[in-house]
Amino acid sequence: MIELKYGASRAEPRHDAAMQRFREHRVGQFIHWGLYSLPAGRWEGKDVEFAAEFLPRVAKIPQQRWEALANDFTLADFDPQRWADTAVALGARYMTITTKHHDGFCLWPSAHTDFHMGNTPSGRDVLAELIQAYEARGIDVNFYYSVLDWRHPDWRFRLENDADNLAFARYLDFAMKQLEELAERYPSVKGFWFDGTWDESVKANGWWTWEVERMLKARIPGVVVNSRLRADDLGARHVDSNGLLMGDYESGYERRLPEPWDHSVAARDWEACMTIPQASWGYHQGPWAQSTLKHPWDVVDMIAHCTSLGGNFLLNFGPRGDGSMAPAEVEIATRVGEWLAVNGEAIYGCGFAEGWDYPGWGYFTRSGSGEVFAVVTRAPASGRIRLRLPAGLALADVRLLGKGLLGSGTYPFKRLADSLYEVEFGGRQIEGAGPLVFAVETCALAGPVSAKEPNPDVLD
Ligand code: FHN
Repeated sequence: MIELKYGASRAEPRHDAAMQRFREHRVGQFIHWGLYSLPAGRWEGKDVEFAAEFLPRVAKIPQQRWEALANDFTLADFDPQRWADTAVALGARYMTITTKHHDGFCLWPSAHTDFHMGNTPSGRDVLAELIQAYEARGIDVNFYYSVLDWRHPDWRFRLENDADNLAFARYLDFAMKQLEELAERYPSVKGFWFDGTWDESVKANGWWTWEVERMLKARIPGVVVNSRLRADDLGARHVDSNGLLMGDYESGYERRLPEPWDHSVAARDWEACMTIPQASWGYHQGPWAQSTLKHPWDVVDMIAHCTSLGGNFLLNFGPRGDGSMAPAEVEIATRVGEWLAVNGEAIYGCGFAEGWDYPGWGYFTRSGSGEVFAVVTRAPASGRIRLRLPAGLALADVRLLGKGLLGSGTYPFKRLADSLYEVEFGGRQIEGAGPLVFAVETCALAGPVSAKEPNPDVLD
């Protein structure tokens, strides 16, 4: 073991009530909203085919012109209740919002900069309004904070000399003060989600990331912090130089998920975040983004995929510059939420089903009370799936959640070999209902299948 001052604070996952609550949420709503939502990927009449929040860098927009966008941030159509409605429609149990993204613009009236929402025409405290609207619906609010700051004069990507060291020390002090301010102004926030921590300058200051985690935890009991904040004494990120996770959950899965058969992932808490278009977090109005929106059943597949490995799924929304939600995103949220309203038993509070191998046609999940679910996201055209149970178990019952072509309730199945069963679900599912979910009940295996019965694995 390497002696570390700023490495992981524990070797095992957290099991307190706040962490358990975060873990059981499974579905969250990510929100990227800022000045970049106004041009929405288009500058001087041209679509810039890159993530909308990177527009000032990619289109090389002069700083003054970028900052002038604050005058147009009038929030003409911003209603926090409608945002919260979208989260409810999605079935999200928590929401994570960009308080400050890489361009440095703050959604709260920070005392440490003048580049903030308080200095826009409405002057509204949108974070306070959103917290109120979401919490009234029982949805937790978390804050995203970008440590990387393209605007701040003391930000440095690298530390090459004493002047850089001094400037960056001032920057870290500024960021710490902003984080203290957020914790003080909005004490009911449940978690902090850090980003923009990959540069050499941050990696050389692992102590600061450790201090931030400590400060937030001292001020907000139970607060949950992502691993992306952290670097250790030697600059290792997420996981310290001894292989232990820093922060409370692994947050490196961005626009990608772990391999569904990689059960080692389930040993830690983790969260994956995902865009609705292929590659933009902020709202991008061009066809480059709008023609790549995910299908609701792709989203359901990803939610089940994450749950099956004990992870949360954070689906990103990019509200528009006027404060309205993009209708196509609301539509997707609604379809996913309708599916969760029927099948959420297999998702919320569920996790890795030890002993159940990745089946190919979807995922197995297991509830806290031990019930196993088969989420069939890639239904075979045959209308049959094979269930391979952990050794020593027999199938007692297969119950469909919601409605399928054969109706709801118990479904027919037959035993093909020891612990291998086939379930008939009737071919194509009901139009619009999305992936089928079966609750799978097992009992101890009584005896081997007769030697005369064919083994379909061999016949295939
Ligand atoms: O550059 C950002 C990006 O804009 C977005 O905020 C995502 C969300 O995970 N994080 C960064 C890239 O890692």
